[in-house]
Amino acid sequence: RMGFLNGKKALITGVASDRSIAVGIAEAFAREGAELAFTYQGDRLKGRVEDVAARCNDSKLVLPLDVTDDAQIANVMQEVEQQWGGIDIVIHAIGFAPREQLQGRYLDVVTREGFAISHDISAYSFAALGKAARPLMQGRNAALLTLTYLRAVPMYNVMGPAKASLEANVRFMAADLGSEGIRVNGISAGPIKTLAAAGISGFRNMLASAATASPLKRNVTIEDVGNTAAFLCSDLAAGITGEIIYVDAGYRIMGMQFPEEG
Ligand code: NAD
Ligand code: 0WE
Repeated sequence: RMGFLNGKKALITGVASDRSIAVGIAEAFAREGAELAFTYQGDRLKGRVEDVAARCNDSKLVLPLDVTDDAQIANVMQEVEQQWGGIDIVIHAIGFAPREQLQGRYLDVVTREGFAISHDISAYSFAALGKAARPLMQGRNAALLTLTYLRAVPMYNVMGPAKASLEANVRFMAADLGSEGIRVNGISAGPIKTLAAAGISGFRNMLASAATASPLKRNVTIEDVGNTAAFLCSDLAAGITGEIIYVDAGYRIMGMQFPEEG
């Protein structure tokens, strides 16, 4: 089978359920011929990630990774080096803020600790993965990709500044790694009902209003994001780095609602 990711070895973080954006990415990568390794955050998620891995080219490399632990980051890279000898693609699909940060008004709920945790897990971890993967990515047109969401949306709160930091990280890492032939990009996805969205009060309404206000009149899927990720991490996107690509059904281009047609 020929695919545009044939022969590429990709490390995929951020699988927590069948609905995870990382699963849409893994499925598109598998379809295009990539070899996959997965990470899971804590033993609770191990079985679920193993199931996803089995469905995606029968991947056998499934490793624990909590990005707050430098030793686990080092261990993942060591295992990957042992199994593969190098790595072509790293997918960072990780974001977290303490639950109480995601309700109410930003300045009412933000704390020094909530800010620090959100930035550590959602933004610093991308640099940490880049730093650790860098030696394994030499001489192979490698690519790093992260997932962002940068809008002033009620209750997104400290995740907004954390994603701003993540996007600046994309540019800084791209500038730093470009001379080694390593590309770094981000996908800014429209809202999708994943675990990270479950329990956010009013998320259903956010989905509906994003669809209504978008040119395509729909929400995006993990398949939409997966296909764009596959392109961005492939040699088809060899000229793109430091960029944030919006996979949002066009939502962000709109300035005002148009009169209904028909
Ligand atoms: P998800 O809940 O399926 O995935 C979030 C992942 O983050 C989980 O797999 C979780 O295990 C992982 N994670 C959290 N803390 C971690 C830690 N300390 N170490 C390792 N992993 C950790 O939700 P998702 O929507 O697929 O989220 C993936 C990415 O997409 C996130 O960065 C999120 O901000 C971003 N995003 C989501 C949406 C959306 O509407 N769902 C929109 C745009 C961007
Ligand atoms: O990036 C996200 C979600 C990020 C997220 C979700 C959670 C829920 C569970 C970060 N941390 C946590 N912490 C938890 O304890 N999205 C883009 C989806 C999302 O989340 C929102 C949104 C949207 C959109 C939260 C409030 C408002 C809108």
